[in-house]
Amino acid sequence: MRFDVLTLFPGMFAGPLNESILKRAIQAGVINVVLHDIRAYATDRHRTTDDAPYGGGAGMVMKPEPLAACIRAVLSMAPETEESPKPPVILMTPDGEPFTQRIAAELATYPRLVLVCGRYEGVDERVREALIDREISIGDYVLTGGELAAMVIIDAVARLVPGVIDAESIADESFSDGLLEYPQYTRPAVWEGRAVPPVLVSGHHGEVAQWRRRERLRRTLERRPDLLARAALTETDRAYLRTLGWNDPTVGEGAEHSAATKS
Ligand code: 6GU
Repeated sequence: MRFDVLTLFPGMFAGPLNESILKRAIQAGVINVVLHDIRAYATDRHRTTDDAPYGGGAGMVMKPEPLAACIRAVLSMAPETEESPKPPVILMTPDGEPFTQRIAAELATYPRLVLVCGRYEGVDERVREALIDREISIGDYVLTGGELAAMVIIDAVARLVPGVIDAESIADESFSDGLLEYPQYTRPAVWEGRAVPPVLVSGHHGEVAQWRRRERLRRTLERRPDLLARAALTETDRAYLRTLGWNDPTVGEGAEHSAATKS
């Protein structure tokens, strides 16, 4: 899979792409990240890429011409074929669609993505209209630019590309079924007076599986109860959650009643 990244700060990407799993995936040729310096497409003597906003106000806005020239040049670099049609051009912006594991999985189905890093004050709206297919935000906070967001997206998408990490860790993990993860332990069996939960060293695989499922349900209820509404829950899961004081939304009248009468 190929990621084209359009940025004013290509140097920011060196760290994350040159360590650990992403480094290995790039070396193996499973993923390819091509950085494009938007400034190289500015044509004036000072290579200007931003300007003051029409109407006044703080900050600077990315000028349309260099950014549009860069996007068009990148799209022309790999010819469109039946197998690789025009890749989606995605703008990193805090007013975009909130990034989720579901979107990561959807993006991982493309052979190529074009990620445009905007500066936080914004990109001329006409470029968005003319050339951007989709806008993504990585959360409700403001970054100085889209670069860190693009790295987050590359990381989350790349690890879903077959061959980057083993398939088992993906199937098993948080969010794939809408629940948080169970707690993990490794040796030593007792560390600073804290023992590993006995069930994990019992050798009873069925009991380990039940304990882990229940820990996932308990943690999700405690930390992210909002996730339970969309999680894939069995009747056994629901029964366990009710023992923890969960209001099962599928139990109409009884829900309020069980909460009201809980001691
Ligand atoms: Cl994609 N860009 C910026 N500048 N800030 C953000 C963001 C993106 N996502 C959350 N905050």
